[in-house]
Amino acid sequence: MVDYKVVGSIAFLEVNNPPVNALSHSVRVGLVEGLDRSNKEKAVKAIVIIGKGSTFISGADIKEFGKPMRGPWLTAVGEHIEASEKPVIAGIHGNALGGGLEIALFSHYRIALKSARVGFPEVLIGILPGAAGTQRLPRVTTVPVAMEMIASGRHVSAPDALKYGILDRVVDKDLSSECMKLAYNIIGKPLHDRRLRNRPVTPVENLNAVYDAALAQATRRFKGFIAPVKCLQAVKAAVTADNYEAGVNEESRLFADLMRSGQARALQYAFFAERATARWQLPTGESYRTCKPLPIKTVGVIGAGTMGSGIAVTVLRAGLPVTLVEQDRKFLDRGVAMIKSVLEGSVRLKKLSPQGLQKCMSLLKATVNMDDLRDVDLVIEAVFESLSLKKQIFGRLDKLCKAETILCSNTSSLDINMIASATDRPDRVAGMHFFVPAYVMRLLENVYGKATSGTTVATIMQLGKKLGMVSVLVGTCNSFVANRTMQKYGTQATFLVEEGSLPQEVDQVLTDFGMPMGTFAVGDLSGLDIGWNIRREIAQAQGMTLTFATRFMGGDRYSSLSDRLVQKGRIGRKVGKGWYKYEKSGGKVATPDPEVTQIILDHCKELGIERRSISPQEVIERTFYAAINEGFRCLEDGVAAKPEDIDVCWLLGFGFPRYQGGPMFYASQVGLRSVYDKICQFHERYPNQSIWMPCELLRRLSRLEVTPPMSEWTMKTTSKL
Ligand code: 3H9
Repeated sequence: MVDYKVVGSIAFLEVNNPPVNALSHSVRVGLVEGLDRSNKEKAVKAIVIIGKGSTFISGADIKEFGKPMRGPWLTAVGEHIEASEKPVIAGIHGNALGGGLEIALFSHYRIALKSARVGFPEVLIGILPGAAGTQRLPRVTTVPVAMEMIASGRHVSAPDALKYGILDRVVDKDLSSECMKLAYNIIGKPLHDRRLRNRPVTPVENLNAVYDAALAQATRRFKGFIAPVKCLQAVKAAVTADNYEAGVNEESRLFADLMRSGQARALQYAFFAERATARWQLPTGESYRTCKPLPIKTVGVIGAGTMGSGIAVTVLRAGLPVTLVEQDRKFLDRGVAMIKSVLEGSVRLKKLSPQGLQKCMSLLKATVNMDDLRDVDLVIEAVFESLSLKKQIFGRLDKLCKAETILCSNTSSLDINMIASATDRPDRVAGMHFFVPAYVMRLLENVYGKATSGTTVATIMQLGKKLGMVSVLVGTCNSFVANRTMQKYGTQATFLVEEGSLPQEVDQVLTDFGMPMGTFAVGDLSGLDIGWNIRREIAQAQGMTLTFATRFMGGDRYSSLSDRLVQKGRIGRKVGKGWYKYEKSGGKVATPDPEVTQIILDHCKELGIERRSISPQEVIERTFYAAINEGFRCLEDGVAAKPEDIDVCWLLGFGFPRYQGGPMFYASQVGLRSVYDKICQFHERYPNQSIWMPCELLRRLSRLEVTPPMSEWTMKTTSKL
């Protein structure tokens, strides 16, 4: 995995481990062998370490973590490089990340293409740069820069890295020949000062203040994560330790602590889970391996409300022309104004250039004429949730659009098969469920119906990637996978309030667990009237009228607490009151409201519910285990293909704490047997709640003799399907 060649007097060690040149065992061995060989060969006067393909080295091989480590250890490889008698140059293109940057910092010189990026992203997978990176970076750049880079995981452009002192030279092109030029310049020069272990750490004034500022920034950004704190402690040790070796020892101790932590396991799982979503398969057997996407050059969006305009922004930012259709000119103008304002915001945040804004706006065609969609390659319908309206629109699109056009609905709950039945091209109909706001949220839930073809799926999965989103493929069912599992969690939270908790107490437990907001605060933000309207429709469909005494719907327990709030005009943040009141800071701060407490107490009294004290543990189990049981049902039904897909929905759709991996991963860590047993207990206690009917797949998995680690468990789960 390391190719060796000599050009003139220069030996090139070319790392060849596609796709990202991770530092797998064979690469580490290959680097040591290459160094030994070039140091032995008399004709060789200098050595260049370079990457084959699109990149230098993207870090340690994360797949090796948690398995027995085979030497040489990365630090030993680095020390071998540094000790080389002949000068070693790291020639960087693409990325030098994590262990890749550490290899560069062990080399005596660093040269990079202008387009390259360097960084220490270890913090994002729950660890720290563990091959002396925390000790070497502050020897080439300042301590505040080292702290910020290592605790944020930020990738730094080559010109910035040159400014910081991390690189010695940045070139526009011809990396190999530039490395040769540099090599011939440095042959014979003393190496003592180029060995970073011999260099002092860049002096820093008031280390404690620098550390405190970095810590405050890191904990704000990564609430609940332990790795950023240890990253900062390791960099601080570079200054406070007696010498380089002592600093490295402290780094190793902190690294080992993190490696053993549950957070590192969860974050590394999340890293691979996001990528695993790309490996989809349909019940027909068609898959990402067998199906080719169609080219999408133009997109139509129907509906210029919050959702449609948000989707248009996402598509425009990806450089695709959008035809935005709205019935009413006034709504259309409002949608266009919103698109412009969001893009202007991106310019202010320096995420888009002023020219980029102009280009996006020039790609937008706004129209009240649906016939303008005649030639687009793909349409995303984003009108409000009415099956009859959607069917009408799809029927019209089917007649109007060219035969190849793919028709997608942004529905968050309706049956894709029903929508497709309005067309003569059900194979080209699918769901593309964006989350609000579509231009911020990275999750895209792509939904297939029974007739959706593999080509259509391949196309929308590819489009999601082009839009910079993570696409999860699910089968059609009521509310799909993300909202279907989330609803169970939310419903249990309301039952807990009915049984004895207060909304703020439940929310506190959920945010302590790591959720960005409690479920009641989220409800207030989205508007309680939305759920109320949906519940009324469901009740009507069952021939019922909802009253405050309604305890059951469709045979299942029902809580009318939220309905009471809506009836009192408490429909959420938009009116300043819902589960909380919003008076402070322009109506943005949720404050518990005694009036809500009274409504809850009156509700319970009226219905004869005896309130009891509820522990934080019960809040966690009732809410998350309900979602987990439903997640297993999604796997059992086949609408979700693997636990990773469900976890990614929660990580990217609902802000589930990444350091807990996702609800399905969390269940694997608690132990499936214990989760299953608890669900059975809840089933006994609440026989009238269908959610606690234990899922058979979960039962079977929980009875496996050993609860295996997630990867095996995942394989076992999916192989059962
Ligand atoms: C480290 O270095 C620790 C040291 O300090 C100390 C050790 C002692 N390992 O993301 P992509 C796979 S920790 C194994 O789709 P992109 C990835 O799963 C490491 N596999 O490509 C995917 O596989 P598949 C510090 C890896 O172009 C394929 O490569 N470094 C690794 O969008 C393509 O990946 C990091 O944390 C890896 N390190 O983005 C960098 N990296 O096709 C992590 C990728 O089977 N990597 N794969 O699904 C990244 O951030 C991005 O992959 C990168 C490329 C920016 C490099």
